Amino acid sequence: MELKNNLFSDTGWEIYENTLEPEKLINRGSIFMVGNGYLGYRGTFAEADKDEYQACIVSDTYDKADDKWRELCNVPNGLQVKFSLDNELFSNYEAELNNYQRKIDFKKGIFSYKSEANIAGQNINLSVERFSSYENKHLLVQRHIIEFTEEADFSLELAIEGELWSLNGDHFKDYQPGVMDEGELKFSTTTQEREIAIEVIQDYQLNQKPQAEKIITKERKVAKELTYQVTAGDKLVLDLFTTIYTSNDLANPKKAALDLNRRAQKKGFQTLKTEQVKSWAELWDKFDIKITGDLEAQALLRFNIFHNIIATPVHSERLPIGARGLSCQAYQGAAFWDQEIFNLPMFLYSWPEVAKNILLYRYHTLPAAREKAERLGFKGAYYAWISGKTGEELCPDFFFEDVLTGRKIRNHFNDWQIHVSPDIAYTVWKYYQVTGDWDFIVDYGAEIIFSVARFLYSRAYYNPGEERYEFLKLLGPDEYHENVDNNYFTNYQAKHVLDKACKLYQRLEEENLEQLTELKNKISLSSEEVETWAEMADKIYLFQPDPESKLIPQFAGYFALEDVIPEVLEERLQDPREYWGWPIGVAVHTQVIKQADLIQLFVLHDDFREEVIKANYDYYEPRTEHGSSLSPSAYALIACKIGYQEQAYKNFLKSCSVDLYSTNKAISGGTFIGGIHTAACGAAWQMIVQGFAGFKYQDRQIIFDPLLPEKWQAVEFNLVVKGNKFKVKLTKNDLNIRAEQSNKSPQDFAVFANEFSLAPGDHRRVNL
Ligand code: IFM
Repeated sequence: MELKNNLFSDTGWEIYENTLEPEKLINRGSIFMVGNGYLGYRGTFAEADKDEYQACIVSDTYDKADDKWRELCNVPNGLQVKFSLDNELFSNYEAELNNYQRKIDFKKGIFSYKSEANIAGQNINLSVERFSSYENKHLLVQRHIIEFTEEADFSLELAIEGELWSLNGDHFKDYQPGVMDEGELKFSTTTQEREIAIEVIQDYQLNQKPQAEKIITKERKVAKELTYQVTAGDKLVLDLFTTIYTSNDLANPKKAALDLNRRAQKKGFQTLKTEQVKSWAELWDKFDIKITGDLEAQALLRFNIFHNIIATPVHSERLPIGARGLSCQAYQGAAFWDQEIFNLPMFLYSWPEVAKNILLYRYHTLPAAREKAERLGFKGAYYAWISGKTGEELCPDFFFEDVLTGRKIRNHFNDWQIHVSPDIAYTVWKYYQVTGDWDFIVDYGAEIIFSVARFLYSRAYYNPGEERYEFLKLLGPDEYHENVDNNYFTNYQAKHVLDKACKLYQRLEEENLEQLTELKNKISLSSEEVETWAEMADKIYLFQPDPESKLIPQFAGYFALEDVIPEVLEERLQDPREYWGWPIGVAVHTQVIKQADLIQLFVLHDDFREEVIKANYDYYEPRTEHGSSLSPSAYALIACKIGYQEQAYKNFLKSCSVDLYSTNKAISGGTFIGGIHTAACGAAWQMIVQGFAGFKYQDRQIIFDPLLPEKWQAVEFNLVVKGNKFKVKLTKNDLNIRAEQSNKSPQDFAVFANEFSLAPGDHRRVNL
């Protein structure tokens, strides 16, 4: 929590640190990063090397090296700047710094740091600004301003550095550092496994011509050394332009990188910065949520929204959102269920075209999901637990290791955690409900939903004695309990999808027979098969809430496990780094769960009675370790629903501050899982709009059921539903809704007992 008092500017648009803490290298590099969904550049200093966890992670560079895990590559660093004064090399970590500040400005998407640094006996003023252009996603721009107070020999080294931090192996071969015909530095390399060509080009502009310029080329580095004789009062302005393309982007990445670099230089730093500010203003027009009365919540929220934006490859319909975004290589740059359930809703209600892209990625990865189902002996589409570019399963069989013995642990994330498939199908249908985009369903969504329904049917076990369908050997959202039967979350999601699949089939028969026939031929679907889904939906085993306690077991036999709380388990650990889950972790034979499971289901469905929700919240909350960053948001959302205002706020802060206050483990069971927790970032938006404002879209009505935290005076945000846009402002006393003039149709609303409709341009104030 140490950043708290030293952290937020009073606009809530910036976070900063005023003290350097070398032991927090990993966390600080992540929280100060810039990015644009194509690449992520960590918030390290310009001189940083691999030991300081410098990284520029580029999407669509999945590669496997040294027989380790396939992951995104950290590409050669084209923004490295080192300098020395009278032969003394400057490092932020070693120099004496006064008035130091490192900052990220979300409003503009710009990172910066500055200080008065003492080096070689003189004070210099140093300031650096950096951004990854949102307008042109292959471009990084960095400006250094250095002011001198005394005479000295000054030397600058501008480099593309190829010695890189990598989690799983060295990804490159054929290093070709060099110089282009007009003097730009270039670094060409190729990835080990998939031979993806990576091209990085760097060039600079300086306000003062150097006295000498020298090229230095090493096996994995190319640099320009510029030397000066500086005098007191000199001010050097250095602008660096770095462009990155890969052969997965286009056929001639070197030419593209060079052309863009030259175009960028023609525009110059100021114009590019103006473009960047404009792009981010447009983004914030869509996504910003303004909170009045709580600066901490405001800044945390913007931090999270910013990271949900920069993790998302809006430029492509063929790339996943990584569980750690592009902040590092952890979790292999790949998608989990996080993508649909946590990251996507913010886009669905703010920029639905991007939500569509995200789901198209799942459409394009259907072949891999089918392959996985077949490999494991099932039919239909079984989506990967960790899904890379093609949707191939990236989750290794052995994920964690026993920290006491060093032995690998076989986790069944990749073969028992089946809920990812119905979660995707659930979201496809949700997308349709919110956007009304029936064409998407006809062209893509139906195939996803039918393929998932087919998988679920093939994966289920029919228990003839009980005349019901069951799922055996599961791993639900709570990852500490593997090999469980009838995980309620999974069974419920499956029933929902099977129901939707049957209804969808019927509607397609009525309205889109030609396309349905085509699809039936494509995936060999018959009406008899659909009948089996209907039967399964009807007979799938779902526990009923206990008539007295109203409790629902998370899975069969859950209540028979030892009833303890996480604090007790902590005392049983022999090593703090131990993994708590399957097969021998301290939680396995107890009721302690890693993360929201049943409670997460209540977030997705509105069909549960309040007394059932309340009873289960009260029961599961104290037994939840929140060992996953996905967990607190579900408790916050449900606490809002049942009127637990304080708990909602507590869990909201917990969820939003995972990265900023660095509260989650960076290493678990020996595996590096640091970096930005993008699911929690996406959930931040949900907690405000769907939690505190109580927004939902149901039966064509927009409903608000607000419960603002005590100290909040107002919350303002925008919404897009069925292509219509609305501005919402909520205070303790009233709710103001404005329908944009450009809306195409009226929209129905319900706020407590008030039901009304807003035509385009209309405004309504509802007294609360
Ligand atoms: O998908 C999650 C999972 O629910 C908990 N472990 C981490 C994964 C990636 O965020």
